[in-house]
Amino acid sequence: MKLYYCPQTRAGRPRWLLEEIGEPYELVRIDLTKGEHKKPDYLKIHPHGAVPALIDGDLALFESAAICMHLADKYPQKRLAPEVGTPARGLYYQWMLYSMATLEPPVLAVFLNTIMLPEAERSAAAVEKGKTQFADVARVLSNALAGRSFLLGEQFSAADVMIGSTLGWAGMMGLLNDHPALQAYVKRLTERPAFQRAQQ
Ligand SMILES: N[C@@H](CCC(=O)N[C@@H](CS)C(=O)NCC(=O)O)C(=O)O
Repeated sequence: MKLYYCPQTRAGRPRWLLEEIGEPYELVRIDLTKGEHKKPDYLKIHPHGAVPALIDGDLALFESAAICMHLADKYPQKRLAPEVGTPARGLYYQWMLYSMATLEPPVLAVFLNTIMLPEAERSAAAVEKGKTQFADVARVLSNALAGRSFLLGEQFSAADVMIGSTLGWAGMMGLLNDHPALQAYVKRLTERPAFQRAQQ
């Protein structure tokens, strides 16, 4: 397997999961600052020219959540996704989709409008709206984590990789300041040896 990766991007999600899995993989570093992600050969792998992308045999896969779901299913013995058809699997789907559809948009809105966009293009209203939406998401996630170590209970899963990495991103922008349960969750996750290895 080959993971196309750049540090400090959404490619950190499948890289962390690959480290949790512990099977061999090749890391192909893509330098976004040099435009390597827009070169014709890479566009054959990721048609939007973004990271991450995974090559697994004949399969070329993009979208961080899809890559994580594929990897978790490929190695069932690692118990990173509950068995298909169980209630836990339903909750797992819920949190995987929630990470992309509900958690990421407000975090991205705050990031774009405070850090990423040129100052003239930033919108204070978009920041406020993102913060309000994030507070609602933080309430839901804090309740979901009450009395448990991970989203599915005591069993760590790929859902923690997806939700935890985006909460880590939110934390860097101060969005977790009023949410101690989420801060503790992110700390628990980032202390994992596999997470630490994925930062190297
Ligand atoms: N929804 C995609 C987003 C991928 C994405 O936008 N990646 C960013 C880095 S975090 C990227 O490669 N941006 C460069 C570009 O789109 O030109 C995923 O989760 O994989």
